[in-house]
Amino acid sequence: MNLPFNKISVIGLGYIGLPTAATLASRGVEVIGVDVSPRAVEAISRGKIHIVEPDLDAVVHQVVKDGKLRAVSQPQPAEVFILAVPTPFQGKHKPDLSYIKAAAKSIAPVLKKGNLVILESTSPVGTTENLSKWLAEARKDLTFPHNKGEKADIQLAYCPERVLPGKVLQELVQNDRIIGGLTLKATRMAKAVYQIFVTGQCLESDARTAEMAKLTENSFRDVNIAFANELSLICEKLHINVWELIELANHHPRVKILQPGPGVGGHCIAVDPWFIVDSAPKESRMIRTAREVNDGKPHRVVERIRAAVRKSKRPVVACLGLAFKADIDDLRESPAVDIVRELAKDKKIKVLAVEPHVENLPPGLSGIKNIELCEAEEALRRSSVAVLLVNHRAFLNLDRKLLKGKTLIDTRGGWR
Ligand code: SAJ
Repeated sequence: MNLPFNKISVIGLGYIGLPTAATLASRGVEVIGVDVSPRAVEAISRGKIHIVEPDLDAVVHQVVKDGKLRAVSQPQPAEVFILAVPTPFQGKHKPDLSYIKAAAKSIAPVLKKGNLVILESTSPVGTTENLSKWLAEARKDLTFPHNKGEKADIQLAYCPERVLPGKVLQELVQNDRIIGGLTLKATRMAKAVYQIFVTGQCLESDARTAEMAKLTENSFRDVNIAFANELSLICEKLHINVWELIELANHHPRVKILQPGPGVGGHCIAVDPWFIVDSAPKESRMIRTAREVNDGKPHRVVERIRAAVRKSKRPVVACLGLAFKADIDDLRESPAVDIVRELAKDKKIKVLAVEPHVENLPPGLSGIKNIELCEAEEALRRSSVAVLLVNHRAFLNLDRKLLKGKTLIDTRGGWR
């Protein structure tokens, strides 16, 4: 394959940056991966990975062995820089752009005329233009698109990632990509980068639309999950089985309701809608309400469990699942973890947490005396109330005899 660029640098080697770097390297590009974490740099340099994602270890091992991917802690010159750093909250639901600013500061000294900078981090609308200004402040000798347009020395584009954790390597290649340059030239250059490994379509747009598209996709999902979660609360009050209701309603050819759950976890869907609310607070009424409905769900589940415990013989609760969704081992930003922690604040309750994908309780739960991590069968034997928090395959296939005689709280519809 004739490569349009031979040396690409990826800044931030996390859940998005590392798979992107490894995939580019596997197509023959020389990739310089940069990360501020010495642990990440050291692991990748040995051909190992510091995150969990199916099949990623084999790809990283191969490209490091072939000398196509190098991990370093300081940026070095390259033709293209892809920024894949986190954008968490700061304070109350405001985007924290300090990682992007730090990444800009770190690459500025090595930028050269003709370079392309691509931002992949989920960002509020206008961030790519701000990135152009931050880089310009650091490099007065170079011109940038916010004031020199197509003629600028450095070009910039926004290209959001949209891969699903657990399926990153497939989706990175197969999903369509939105490519939004600050100029048409930047869009075309960035498209050539993604066409090195993407088999889906590379859709041309501008930076602001591309930034908003990423936020829109996750807000769409959040609003739809909120609808399902709100239905679950209404159904509880009206004594209707919400799972049966949704299944029946979904037989309508134009209805496709998502599934209620104990709340929305993960690092994206519960965060990104707030970036829209922050930019247009008066206009984003539904998006804000959806966030509030979903954020309120873990508390409602705890209330239900407490009510069940009050009526039971023994205050022992089996909580099945701690991950943020089914069949993954990621426990960060998980509503199940929040529920277990909140429940254990009542010291009269013994919480038996079950999570087949981990060997120890996560930091937020370890050291709390009335929480114990145990096997599903043991937890069910000892408890009087059993709560399904994550529909891991292992829990759906449990011998139903083990559930007999217990009060069951099924937040995922897996036991119905
Ligand atoms: N959930 C429900 N009910 C559902 C579907 C999901 O309660 O019907 C819950 C899950 O249990 C989980 C949360 O929502 O707690 C989020 O899970 P998810 O599978 O919907 O999404 P993520 O966070 O793993 O990945 C999302 C994806 N976005 C969309 O599907 C629009 C992914 O494509 C994005 O790349 C990713 O966010 C991201 O990085 O932004």
